[in-house]
Amino acid sequence: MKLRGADVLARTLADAGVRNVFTLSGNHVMPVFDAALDARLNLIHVRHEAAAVHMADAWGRLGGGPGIALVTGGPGHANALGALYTALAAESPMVLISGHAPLNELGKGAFQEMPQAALARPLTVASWTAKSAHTLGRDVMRALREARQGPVHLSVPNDVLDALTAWKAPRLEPHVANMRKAPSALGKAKRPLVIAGPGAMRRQPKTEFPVIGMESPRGVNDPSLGKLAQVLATADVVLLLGKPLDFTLKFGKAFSKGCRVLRAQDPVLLPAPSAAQRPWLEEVRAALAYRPAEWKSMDGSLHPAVVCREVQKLLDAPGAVLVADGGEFGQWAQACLQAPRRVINGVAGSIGSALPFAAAAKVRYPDAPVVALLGDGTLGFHLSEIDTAVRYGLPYIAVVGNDACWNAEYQIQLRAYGADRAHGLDLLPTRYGAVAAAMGAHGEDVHEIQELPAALKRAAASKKPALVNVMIERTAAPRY
Ligand SMILES: Cc1ncc(C[n+]2csc(CCOP(=O)(O)OP(=O)(O)O)c2C)c(N)n1
Ligand SMILES: [Mg+2]
Repeated sequence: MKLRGADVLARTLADAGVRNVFTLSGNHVMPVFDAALDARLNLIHVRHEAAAVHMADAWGRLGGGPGIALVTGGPGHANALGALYTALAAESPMVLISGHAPLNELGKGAFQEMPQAALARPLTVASWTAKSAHTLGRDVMRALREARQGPVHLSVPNDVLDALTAWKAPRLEPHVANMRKAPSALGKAKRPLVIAGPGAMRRQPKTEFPVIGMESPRGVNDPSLGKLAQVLATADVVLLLGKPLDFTLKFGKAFSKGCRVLRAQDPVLLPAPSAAQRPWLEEVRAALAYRPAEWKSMDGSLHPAVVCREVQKLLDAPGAVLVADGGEFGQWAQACLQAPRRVINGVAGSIGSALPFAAAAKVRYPDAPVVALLGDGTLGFHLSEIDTAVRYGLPYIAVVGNDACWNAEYQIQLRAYGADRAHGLDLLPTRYGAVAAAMGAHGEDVHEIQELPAALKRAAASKKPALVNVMIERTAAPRY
């Protein structure tokens, strides 16, 4: 049977179990839109290419197999690149497929010609351009395979998509994770700890031995890790699981001088903790759970901790997904809120991904509550994605902490240069709830804490994508 390259691409994805493709259309990828019909791929068409990458990233992190983003060549590809950085730092299993100028026009000034694979290379674990329709199925299989380690990019020239080729379904090789024993020093240590990178954290099976994930740009000082930094400084053996000794671990200074640092690729078989190790591991758990007592007693204000206490009620549901994004408000959300599943902007420290993340989480888990928390500055990056959520019926709840400010940077000015030199970081107290309502979502604008419980209830009952804009107090992120 002869098929177009585009059909080979779409069928190979479908045969590998892909159902959803997060995309933004363009001349170069219209053959794939056409092929998606016969391959029964569901296209979720977004409003900016970076949103498609963020959605594929969240899909991958939520364990649905590699997330797939499909964008057009040249400017579409360039728009997608920034979002790859977030996926790379999160070691997210995803593939960016970009249309590309035809091979037979390269070097002649083709429409939207760009060295796409080279541009994506530093932002991916592998990046290349397909050479023919005949080998395209193998390219797609390789991309899906390599995506286990992080984002992969494949550029597909337009003439490759249109060329006819004989097609044979490629064989799928099952992936078997190779579990080795953890280094024996871990079992013999007095105060051992295991620290994992974001990918290792997802792949490591849960056991009694606590595995601490580093997935924040604040590293060991991530407020969602409580007082970890203090106990970490007293550990005698630390196993780094798929995790470099980078800035998140202060390049090693997070540990004491005498601490032995071991490394392993994930996943590993961790020993059951010995009786002698148990009190120490309890100490670690208590440090991780530490939150200042006054957060519970604060009342009557729109302080982020008070807002989060109300939002927590939405997350106390089986399978609920917490999405937390940037700014000081995002740090509060990560410190205060617990949920069975969590997707955060991550080690990249890049803000803006919350609404695409929430939309993808809702595609992945249609029956679970999905709650995204983000600052008002952060909201602006992908505000138009509310439209995508409305069109595809993705009823997440976004809670915007609106302090009419790029507060994280304002706090830097206060600390580094003084209040009299703080400038340039104000935003407007915009009624984003009304904006969301005008876009067809459910919108709420909350000015008093007393209004918040009913506003959240109405948002959850609306069965629409909802945005609850809360005029919070401008507060620095938690530090302890
Ligand atoms: C892509 C990107 N651009 C800029 C920054 C720098 N940055 C980090 S937090 C922040 C302010 C965010 O403001 P907002 O979302 O309103 O949250 P707030 O700090 O006010 O709570 C900025 C500009 C970043 N981390 N990522
Ligand atoms: Mg703000």
